Amino acid sequence: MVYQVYPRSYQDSNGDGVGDLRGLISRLDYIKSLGVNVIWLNPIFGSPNDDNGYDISDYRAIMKDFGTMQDFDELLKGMHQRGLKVVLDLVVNHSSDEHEWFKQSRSSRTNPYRDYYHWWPAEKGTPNKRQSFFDVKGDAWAYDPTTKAYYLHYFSRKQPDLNWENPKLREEIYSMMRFWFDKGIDGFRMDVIPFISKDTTFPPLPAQYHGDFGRYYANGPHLHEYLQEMNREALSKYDVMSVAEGAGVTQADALQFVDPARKELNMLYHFEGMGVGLVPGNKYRMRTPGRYSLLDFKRVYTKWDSIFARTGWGTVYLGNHDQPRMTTRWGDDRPEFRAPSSKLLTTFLLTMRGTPYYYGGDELGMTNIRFTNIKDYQDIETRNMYAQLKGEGGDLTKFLAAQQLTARDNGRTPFQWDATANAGFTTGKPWLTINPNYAQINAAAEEKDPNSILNYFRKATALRRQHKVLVYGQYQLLDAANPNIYAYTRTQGNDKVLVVLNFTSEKRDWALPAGLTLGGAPWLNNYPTFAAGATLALLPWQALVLPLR
Ligand code: ISL
Repeated sequence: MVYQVYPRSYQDSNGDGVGDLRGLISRLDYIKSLGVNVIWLNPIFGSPNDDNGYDISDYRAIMKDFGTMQDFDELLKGMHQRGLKVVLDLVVNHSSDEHEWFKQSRSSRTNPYRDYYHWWPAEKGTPNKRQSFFDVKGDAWAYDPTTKAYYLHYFSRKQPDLNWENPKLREEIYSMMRFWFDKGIDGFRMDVIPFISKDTTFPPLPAQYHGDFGRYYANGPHLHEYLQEMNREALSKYDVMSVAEGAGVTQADALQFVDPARKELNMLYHFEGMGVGLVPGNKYRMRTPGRYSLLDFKRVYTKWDSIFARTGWGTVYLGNHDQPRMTTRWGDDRPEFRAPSSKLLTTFLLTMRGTPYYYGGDELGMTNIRFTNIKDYQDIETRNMYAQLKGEGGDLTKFLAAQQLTARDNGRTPFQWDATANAGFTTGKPWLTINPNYAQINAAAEEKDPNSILNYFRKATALRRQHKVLVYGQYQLLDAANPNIYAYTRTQGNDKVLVVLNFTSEKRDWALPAGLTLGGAPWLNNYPTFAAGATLALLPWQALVLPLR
């Protein structure tokens, strides 16, 4: 079970309003108490923070805002002493434009670092269009007057793409990975790793990828050669885990990354689940009106489970630092439904096959902050999408309304520790506004309440540790056509359990399918009561994990 910590928002120790490593060290006992065993930290490396650390200017140093290498060593030791594994973020599709490599590269066409990046000389004409995720104009090519050439940046202008065709660059990356492994870290989460290989003739975007350029970016010609090389040169030399951020990866491609026989990576997390309920192909991440379809949701997770049924290993997540809060997005964050729905989502995450990636703060049932003003947003994605839309004369009111549900900053507001000033996160001015609901929703209050969302999460992690059937058992979807209930069984040898999730804010009856016989009291129930019978009378957002005979 992986628990994701967004260090910027976890705990500030020095009053500058930004979370840091010493803050995190002070919270290790809390993390240990959750019952998880792997901690993934978002980037903690030297960075000017154009994209909160996803723009790295020094891969072997700690971000000044976060502390020092000594702090990191202490953190790693503290985690290991508690039996927690540490996974860092590997961001190597691009660096910062403030990285020494890029400073050299842009200085002249003959500089030894020139080929560390992708340059298109202006005398060859304007390069073929590539879409950028974060550029104000949407253009992934930026003109640099010093050498009269364009450089490629799939993300912001301050995130130039590294040239993986260059063996020297690749060796730099592997050597940097070994540096961190030698320090004792336990693995990497690999940022947009499917994008690293490019056809450097940069042909026009093939028609099949129009409107879906992420798919094109994920299908570079040498991608799997590079991943196999990375495995040989770095990963295979250590006892570590690797997980790809599977941007642009489809069900058809997935096993190419994680089939153990191919010796590439261990896991991948897909984006299809996150796409449920979004307007397809909409670059502003607009959401479809009303609720998402549970039928689509079930279809996606069932299909992805089947991909890894014979080989490879799956993952499951409902939120992270690029997504809104799971309770707002997939549950119902109105006061009366917030607790049951977030407990239900926790139940889902911890009873599916594959490794759960659980986003810090979700164990409290934190919710979207729903900013009303563009000035409240700190995220480059939202700010630049707004500027781009404004330039196009688009509907900004509609955009801001959609961002209240989808913007990344919703998932980045500081962790709510207690009801004191600034939620106990900082004594200074927080870098991003703290959700005012911290007075009610906070860890200290939930510690005291045996029925809190936090304590439910602990029960769920303990249950998963105790019953291997929840980890490895075969998954079988039941009642596939039911638009309100998600039910499935997990089976391993003689162990069989039934998971029933009422994904609605109403009471629902659900008839136990023929052939299933309950085998005792629920292992997990997000309400105090449960009446066994041929029909289960489910309360709003009720979640049940029931042993079967
Ligand atoms: O490609 C996408 C969808 O198919 C995008 O959503 C993209 O994958 C996503 O924005 C990538 O996210 C990661 O890399 C970004 C960084 O801003 C995010 O925080 C990180 O998770 C650039 O490094």
